[in-house]
Amino acid sequence: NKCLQKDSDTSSGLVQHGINKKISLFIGDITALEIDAIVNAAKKSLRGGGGALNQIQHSSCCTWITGSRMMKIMFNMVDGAIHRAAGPSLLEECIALGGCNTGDAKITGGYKLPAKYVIHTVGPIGENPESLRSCYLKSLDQLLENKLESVAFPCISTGVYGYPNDKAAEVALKAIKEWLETDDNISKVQCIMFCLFLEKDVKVYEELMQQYFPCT
Ligand code: AR6
Repeated sequence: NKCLQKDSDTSSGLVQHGINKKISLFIGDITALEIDAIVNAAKKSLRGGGGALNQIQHSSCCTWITGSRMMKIMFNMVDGAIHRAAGPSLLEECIALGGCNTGDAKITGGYKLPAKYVIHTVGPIGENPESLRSCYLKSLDQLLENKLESVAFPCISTGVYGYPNDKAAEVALKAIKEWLETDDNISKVQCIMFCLFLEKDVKVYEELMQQYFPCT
């Protein structure tokens, strides 16, 4: 399909454009993106970068010893990756924000990240389409309020928070499509990117892109 040509990207992934040049799929690490803002799938406390539990998250890998058996679980959390890459000043600013409700979004600087800003949104735990949709829309509100034009979203809630990947992708693409079609929003943004980290999400998004942003 000519509308899904793959272009090389400067960082580790690929950018894949739909017919609407403002929507892209990026496959790789969101912390590598030089963009106005990246979205963080945060927790309500916004304390993604500190505390004992987060020390474990930061190590990306956790080992439990149960009797004689050793279990090793890999964590791939975008919150930890963003705080690691941004450095400790991000956590300081996050703490000063005093938390964030589920479905809402708050903005901070990007510190050591190549992205200028981080928009922290708290996704629902489990399947809740209204709340997940709100994460995308409130993040876009933050983008416009701060006069920013490019943003990358991870697959909010589909990791630790357990939202089924295909259903979450539908909510995300529908929300973005409707938002772009509202008022004059399309003229206010340069690029909205879905940052995909897992192979299963690449499959889901490649299919759904045809449905929500088809070639004309
Ligand atoms: N770049 C892009 N996407 C990533 C990266 C990365 N570097 N690392 C992971 N992902 P999750 P949630 C993907 O669990 O489900 C946090 O610790 C990951 O593969 O990060 O909203 C918070 O503090 C998955 O597809 O977010 C909360 O407590 C997606 O990002 C809780 O976990 C989201 O997975 C939030 O859970």
